[in-house]
Amino acid sequence: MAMQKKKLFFLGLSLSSLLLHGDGQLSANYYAQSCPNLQTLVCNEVTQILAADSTMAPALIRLHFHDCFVRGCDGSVLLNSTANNTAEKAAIPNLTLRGFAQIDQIKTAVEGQCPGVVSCADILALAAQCCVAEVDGYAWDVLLGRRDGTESFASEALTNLPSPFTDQATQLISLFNSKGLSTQDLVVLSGAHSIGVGHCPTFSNRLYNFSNTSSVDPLLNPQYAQVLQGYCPPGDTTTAVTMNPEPSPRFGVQYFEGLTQNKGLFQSDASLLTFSATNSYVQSLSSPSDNGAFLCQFAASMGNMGSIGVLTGTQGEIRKICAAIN
Ligand code: HEM
Ligand SMILES: *[C@@H]1O[C@H](CO)[C@@H](O)[C@H](O)[C@H]1NC(C)=O
Ligand SMILES: *[C@@H]1O[C@H](CO)[C@@H](O)[C@H](O)[C@H]1NC(C)=O
Ligand SMILES: *[C@@H]1O[C@H](CO)[C@@H](O)[C@H](O)[C@H]1NC(C)=O
Ligand SMILES: *[C@@H]1O[C@H](CO)[C@@H](O)[C@H](O)[C@H]1NC(C)=O
Ligand SMILES: CC(=O)N[C@H]1CO[C@H](CO)[C@@H](O)[C@@H]1O
Repeated sequence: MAMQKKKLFFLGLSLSSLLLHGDGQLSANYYAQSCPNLQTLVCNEVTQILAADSTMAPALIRLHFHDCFVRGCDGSVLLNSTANNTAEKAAIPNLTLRGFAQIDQIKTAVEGQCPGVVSCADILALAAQCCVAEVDGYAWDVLLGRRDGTESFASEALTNLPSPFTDQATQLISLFNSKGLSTQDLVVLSGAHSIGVGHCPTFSNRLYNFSNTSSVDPLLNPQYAQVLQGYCPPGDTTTAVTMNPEPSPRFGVQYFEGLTQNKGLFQSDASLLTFSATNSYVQSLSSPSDNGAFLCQFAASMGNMGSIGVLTGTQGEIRKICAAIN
């Protein structure tokens, strides 16, 4: 009797999930029928985009990160402000986001092949993967099936995104935990800071008048601090500095190598060294002669990040244009 009840209960559950067109899960073959060549299509566009401007690789990876941390990976970072709403895009941490036109270019190509079926949130996830594949030849299956949200608020970007001025790894850990990400995810994903740029105001507090006792942040390599002072004279608000001192850093591994030499650019990067749990992950990722182990973990952590707060089934919509709701 009890058994039968249980069975019925499960039958009821699976029926209702069928009716909802999904069970909240993403899957690698989500578009197998509706857009079979999607990953190739997106990566071909990304190849063209990076041929024209290789700095778009970090920009597109960062867009996916900002999308996922604010309201989940729902494409909300792409929405423009409207007459009565200030969107995430307009928030201070988003001042330096780049790649919106490039996402529109990819979306146009995808709509040409598979009209009305692929979300902007999935395009962000795929584009980030294609960028890693271009930069370091590492491809993985991206879990798909996200739907696009219809709301985006500047105020939420301020509270949900980590600040580069965070000097306590425990605060970063708490923020990542609140998104369902682990301490290891925090460290591994920070490896994205091996490529791309930071603008002077995100780290120049470490270079001048840092504290009463030390004008330069003692956690910053002194020689590297001088190099950075050369790029960022006091008051500079516009110069972009490459985050890694190496001329062409290998994705991931050279971030950790630099970090152990106190050459992480932001206070938030440096904080990963001052807490034992994050420090030991950093050490373990800083030495491998090839970065295969890092890339494998990066793919897994990107999968975790890409699953934050996703809309699935009949939730949300498939946006026609990524910058505006339908
Ligand atoms: C751990 C907390 C994090 C903090 C505090 C942080 C902060 C920042 C800041 C301040 C910038 C520089 C923006 C500018 O001035 O142009 C930046 C750039 C970047 N971040 Fe992060 N970030 C974090 C985690 C991540 C994660 C998880 C990813 C991706 C997986 C990521 C990917 C990037 C990339 C690729 C860039 C370079 C963007 C470009 O070149 O345009 N970051 N980050
Ligand atoms: C905000 O503007 C949109 C159109 O841009 C409109 O549909 C919506 O009703 C407006 N909301 C409020 C609260 O005024
Ligand atoms: C630093 O100096 C200021 C002004 O002299 C003082 O108010 C403050 O307490 C000092 N901070 C520390 C940590 O000593
Ligand atoms: C550092 O502090 C001194 C004394 O308060 C001030 O004169 C100087 O302009 C400051 N320098 C920078 C780069 O903020
Ligand atoms: C969104 O904003 C950008 C930059 O202001 C503009 O170029 C684009 O046309 C806008 N898109 C939509 C759909 O409003
Ligand atoms: C890319 C983007 O939309 N940047 C905006 C960030 O916020 C500032 C100030 O609100 C806007 O002027 C930018 O256009």
